[in-house]
Amino acid sequence: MSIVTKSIVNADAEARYLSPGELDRIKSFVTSGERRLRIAQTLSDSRDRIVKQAGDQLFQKRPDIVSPGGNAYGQEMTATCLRDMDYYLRLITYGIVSGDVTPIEEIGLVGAKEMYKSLGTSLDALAEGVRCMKSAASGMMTGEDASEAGSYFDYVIGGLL
Ligand SMILES: CCC1=C(C)/C(=C/C2=NC(=C\c3[nH]c(/C=C4\NC(=O)[C@H](C)[C@H]4CC)c(C)c3CCC(=O)O)/C(CCC(=O)O)=C2C)NC1=O
Repeated sequence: MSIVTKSIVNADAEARYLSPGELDRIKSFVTSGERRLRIAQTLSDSRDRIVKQAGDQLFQKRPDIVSPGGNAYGQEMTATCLRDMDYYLRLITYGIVSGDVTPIEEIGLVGAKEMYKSLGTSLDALAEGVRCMKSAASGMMTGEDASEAGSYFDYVIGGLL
């Protein structure tokens, strides 16, 4: 839920006008809108390149996961691994557009650790993959945009570790 909807739900529950604090937070959400949409657009447009670059980097750093016996070994499993990276990148764009990490949390992090443990997927390696996407994405935008985007990548990394 965006800050706008959330503030209205909260205010209406108490049948009151939006408070100065709520209006301030909505103002900063609105004024940062153009930047957040630009970042989400860049990530969406460059998703294939970001996932490919990050995947290459991850498999170089962690050859064990794509070696025989590794969780992402074999064409199909490697593709599933890259798919998961693309999933997290997509969720990051949702977070950036809404200015809120809730969609990332609800769609991609609740229960994720348990699920990956049951699959035998290394959370460290997955987090490293997200870190590699962060660095690939950073190279595609201005420092200021990269730093805003970076906080959402960091949120995913923190939620997986
Ligand atoms: C949008 C929310 C969402 C997420 C996050 C998601 C993740 C997800 N990843 C899965 C599997 C998997 N995930 C990976 C990923 C990796 N293995 C590694 O060693 C690397 C560290 C990593 C890639 C970076 C692999 C290899 C599998 C298949 C494992 C298996 O079938 O044994 C599965 C099991 C079912 C399937 O194969 O599709 C789920 C549900 N599904 C969702 O709907």
